[in-house]
Amino acid sequence: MTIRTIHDAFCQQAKAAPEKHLAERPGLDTLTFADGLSGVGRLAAALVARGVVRGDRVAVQVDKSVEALLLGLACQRLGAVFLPLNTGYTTSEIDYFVGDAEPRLFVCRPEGLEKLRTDMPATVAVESLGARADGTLMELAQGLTPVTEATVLGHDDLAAILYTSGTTGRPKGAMLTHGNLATNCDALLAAWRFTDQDRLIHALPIFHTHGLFVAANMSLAAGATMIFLEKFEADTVLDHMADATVLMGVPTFYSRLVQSGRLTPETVAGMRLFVSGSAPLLADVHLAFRAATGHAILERYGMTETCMITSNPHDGDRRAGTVGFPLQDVEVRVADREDGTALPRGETGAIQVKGPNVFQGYWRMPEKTASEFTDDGFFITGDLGRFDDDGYLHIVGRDKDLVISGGYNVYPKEIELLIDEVPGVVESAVVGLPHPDFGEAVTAVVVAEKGATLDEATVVAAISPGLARYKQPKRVLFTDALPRNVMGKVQKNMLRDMHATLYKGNGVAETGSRTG
Ligand code: MCA
Ligand code: AMP
Repeated sequence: MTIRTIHDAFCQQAKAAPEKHLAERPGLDTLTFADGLSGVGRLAAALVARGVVRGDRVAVQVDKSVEALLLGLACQRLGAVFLPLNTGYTTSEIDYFVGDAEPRLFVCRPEGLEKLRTDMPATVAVESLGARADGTLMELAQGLTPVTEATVLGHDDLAAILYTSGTTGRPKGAMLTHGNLATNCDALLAAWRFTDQDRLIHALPIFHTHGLFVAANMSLAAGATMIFLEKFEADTVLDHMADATVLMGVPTFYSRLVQSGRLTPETVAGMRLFVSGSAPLLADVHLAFRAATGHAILERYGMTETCMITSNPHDGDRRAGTVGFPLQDVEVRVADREDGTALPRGETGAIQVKGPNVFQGYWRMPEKTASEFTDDGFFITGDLGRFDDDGYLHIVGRDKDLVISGGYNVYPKEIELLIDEVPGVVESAVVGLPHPDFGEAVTAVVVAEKGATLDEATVVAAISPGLARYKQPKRVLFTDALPRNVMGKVQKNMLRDMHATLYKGNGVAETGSRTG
């Protein structure tokens, strides 16, 4: 199949099999592809009514719902740009995104509507969408004549903007085209043999690449059925496995499933494929899962800026601790970090990527965009890796200062800037420490001013109001001085080593309050 846009592929599926289940919401209702198709038409009409035209950004911060996915398709119908936002973002984080992206419309949760209508700039219309197909946007859509004609779009047209934080602490909007989404979806459908016969357990959030452009797009484009869960809960997911074929998740899903003690070949009897990504899957979890179920989890590697890059094979050896081979049409090389020359197999260097999956650049940041590409057009991922003798890619570390907690990215700089503003703080360093559930846990190490009385709770309380919950440090440690190298650079590796066991219950880290 060659997909032109996800919207087009979805419409074709809906026309071919209108009664097919698009989404089953356990305990709630079932939506067919025909329901989805008419929903897209009505939501597109609501967007038009709010003044949205081709190229406009539609920012969306809502709880997970199928309607939110239909809203994304409605944007595609009009050639508008979908801008999903993590529901954990706070008002100050949202203010930044709105100022930067200048959306025509902001769709929020019903409970936030009144305040946002008052607070938003006059140029931004505000409507609401609830998890139960409620809210003002749906009300508006009900009374309108559906937009059935789709704007003709090419692969270079902008489909979405996804914000990712950066090493400077300032989030950047990654611009993804219809070509990025369509070609990557094509590659994944082929690589994972995903078809209309599949029943996907969808338990990921739908505001990031994994839940949106991998899981949901593949189902919508293939005409598959989603068992659409509000969020990940191990027991609920296990309860649905008999009736499903595929699960896509972050490593925390799999470690929690292993810990549930409920995994047996019988509980997973209906399942044909388990996919993991967004963060490293521990080899122990891979092996324990295999021992309990007989299934080798298929690990793949991706990034917001590049969609999916590599995947372990569907029909070959899925190797623990590796992310497999480049996807169809995607070029991956490992380059010397100093001079940029491509390195042979076996050597470790910077992972660089080129292909139709690679984004168009950062929204209104041409210089930042240019600095992240090599002269010959490869995107510099910031990950470090090596290819082994059999061509499997191993990710061995990161060149970028990034923590991945439960699959969510947290850039230390953003947290450090906030901590350094707290009265009594001299400086801080934020690192990711090994955590049994989240993989890495955001942890702050703080130097307090002499005489200042500071404790963990004070620091957390001071920075929390402006910061999404998952970005907030799980622990704040105090120290007299941060370790530095001769150049004066903070040595985060030393901090990670010193406190490596903090979350394992046998740590020796300095913790608690500090009177300097
Ligand atoms: C929740 N909390 C977290 C996280 N999630 N803290 C740190 N990291 C997290 N990821 C907080 C909660 O607010 C709560 O705090 C406490 O931790 C425990 O919450 P819990 O109920 O255990 O969490 P949960 O609701 O079960 O969520 C854990 C989760 C979730 C299921 C792992 O974080 C999740 O769905 N993550 C998936 C993220 C994702 O989609 N990433 C893909 C990005 P308190 O109780 O104190 O309030 S796309 C990407 O990375 C690329 C492109 C790729 O390759 O895919
Ligand atoms: P994001 O930009 O939020 O989409 O996160 C992308 C980053 O997640 C990548 O640059 C990697 O560091 C990391 N990542 C994604 N998949 C994997 C994986 N399978 N193993 C290790 N790291 C991964």
